[in-house]
Amino acid sequence: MINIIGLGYIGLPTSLMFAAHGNEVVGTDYNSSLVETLNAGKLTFSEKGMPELFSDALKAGIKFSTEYVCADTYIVAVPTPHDSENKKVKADYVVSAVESVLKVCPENAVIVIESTVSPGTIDKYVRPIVNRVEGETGKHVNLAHAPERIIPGNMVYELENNSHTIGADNKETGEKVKALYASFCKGEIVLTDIRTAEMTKVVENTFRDINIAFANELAKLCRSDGMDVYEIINIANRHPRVNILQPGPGVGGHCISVDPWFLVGDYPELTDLIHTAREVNESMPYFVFDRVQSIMKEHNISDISQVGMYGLTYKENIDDTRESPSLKLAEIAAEKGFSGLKCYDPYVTEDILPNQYHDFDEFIKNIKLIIIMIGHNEIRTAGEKLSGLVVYDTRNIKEIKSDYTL
Ligand code: SAJ
Repeated sequence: MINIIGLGYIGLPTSLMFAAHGNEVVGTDYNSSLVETLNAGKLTFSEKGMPELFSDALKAGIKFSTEYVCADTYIVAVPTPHDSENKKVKADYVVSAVESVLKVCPENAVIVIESTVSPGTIDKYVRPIVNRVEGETGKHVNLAHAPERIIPGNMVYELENNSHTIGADNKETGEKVKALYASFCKGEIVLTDIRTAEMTKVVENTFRDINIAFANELAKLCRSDGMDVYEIINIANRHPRVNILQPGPGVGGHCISVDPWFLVGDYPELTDLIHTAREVNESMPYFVFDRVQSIMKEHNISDISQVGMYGLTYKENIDDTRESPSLKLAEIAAEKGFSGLKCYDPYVTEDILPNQYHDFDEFIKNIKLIIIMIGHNEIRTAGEKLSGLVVYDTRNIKEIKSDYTL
């Protein structure tokens, strides 16, 4: 039996995948309304392939509960935010989940931490509580780390096909966890120690953050001197050993914009490049706002209520708004005294910002300038609907005829 703790963006698809591939699974979350929703047969977020996977997992007997249960294996997939002051990883949710697991787990259980953590976090925060409980009860527990790599928008495919890293204290635990993941994962499963697995995961996301920061810095530089950053990156990437990512209005999501901070928090003296890359990416919504102001001036648009921001999620064709550059842009506009910016996102059905529309045609009817923050499929096929509007496209979407790019 596997008890998965945390039924969010990672824990839920992972639970469903294990259940749909012949494992007995209980998914646990302290959010009772989320558990009720799942028990009523409804998903809590949309993701390609999830409805089918959910139905397979339900048929296979997956259970959802607010209680921790007695199981051979526990998989902890709870959030690990960073502390806004010291930038270090906040392991509080992981620690409290492990404390709860230790109350119910049997002798020789395996606790796998899936949540992303900085190197050394498991030794520093998790191992001491495990050691304490082992001392008090004589019960032995094994620890492992299996950081996930799936990308929102393609989670189901990537769960099955990505390579997986498993860090464990000994070969026996590593092999046991590997066999479980191999029940659905067709990718290579690499075994290592816990600290290497922790560091590798953070390094992967930091690599991407730095690469995007480079593209963003190039975008600013090219903008300042009339060069086309997209063409330059396109040509440079034909070099067999160059692969520059795309500039954009900022880096959102709960991973790439967060994980590099863990390293900055833990090694402030040794992370100049990583720190600067974060700052460059965080500066992008300010850069976009300055561009919006100058475009408004050029077109004699004096009132921000004639401007509309398209896209509130952090990337295309998903409903996730965590750390979204669009939310930051709205905040900057409000901070600078420009209230009334209109906004719309087909994937965001709840009202999360003032002046938010839920119908595309209504939205564009009421604006003169559209800032495209995200390239959802809807906007890629909007075609003629955009004619008559001034179009500022921060994503350089090839299907759109824009007046301005980043
Ligand atoms: N972005 C750019 N330019 C690019 C690529 C991305 O500006 O060329 C922006 C996106 O618009 C978005 C942000 O970066 O705002 C992050 O998007 P993403 O699609 O690159 O990544 P995430 O955060 O959705 O998922 C990442 C993935 N990590 C890597 O690609 C190394 C995923 O594999 C991880 O599982 C996930 O983080 C995680 O949980 O850590």
